Amino acid sequence: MTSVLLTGFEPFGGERVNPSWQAVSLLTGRRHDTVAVELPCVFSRSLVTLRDAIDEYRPDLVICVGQAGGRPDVTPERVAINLIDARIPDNAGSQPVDVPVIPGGPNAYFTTLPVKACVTGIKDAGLPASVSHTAGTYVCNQVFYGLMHLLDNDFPGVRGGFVHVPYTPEQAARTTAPSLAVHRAAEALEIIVDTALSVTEDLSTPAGTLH
Ligand code: PCA
Repeated sequence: MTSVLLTGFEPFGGERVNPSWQAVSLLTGRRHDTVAVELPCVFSRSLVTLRDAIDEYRPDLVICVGQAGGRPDVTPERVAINLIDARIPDNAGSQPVDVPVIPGGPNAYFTTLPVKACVTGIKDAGLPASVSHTAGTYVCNQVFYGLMHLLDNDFPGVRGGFVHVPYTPEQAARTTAPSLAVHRAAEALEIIVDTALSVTEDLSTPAGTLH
């Protein structure tokens, strides 16, 4: 049977929850072809945990998920860059600035998820989504880049990518930021899983941005 590894992150930056882990847990709890692993928001440990999970589960598809507080919609990421520039310390107190994720690695990797088909499917279900062209320069981009590097080198044929989800309403209540309920984020993730398992060639509709 096809197997799907989904990862979410532990809370970081003073938050008590991380909607990425909440949504991933909800989805994997009801789908038997999926497993969930929680990644530490720690530069020195996130990729070790991810590699161990891939070695253990040998998935056909890997989707890593993170929180993007302030974004209004679910955003499948298109590009991972070989750069860490941490705006805040990670959960171990480390704040690397201007270092590569993988020394000597290519400058960037593209996702191998059909991100446009995913966004279309999510929007058709009445949920907000758009293609993102930057996963930032913090732990999420590190995990996305590290995932694509690992799959490219050691697991050819395994598809993978990264998705950011907004704050939950509970988190957003303390700010003016937009939010999405965890069960709706989980629905969007399920559409991404199903689309990635069924669509081999992405749509060619425009999904770019002007700036
Ligand atoms: N979001 C952060 C790291 C962990 C998470 O959930 C990011 O976007 O880099």
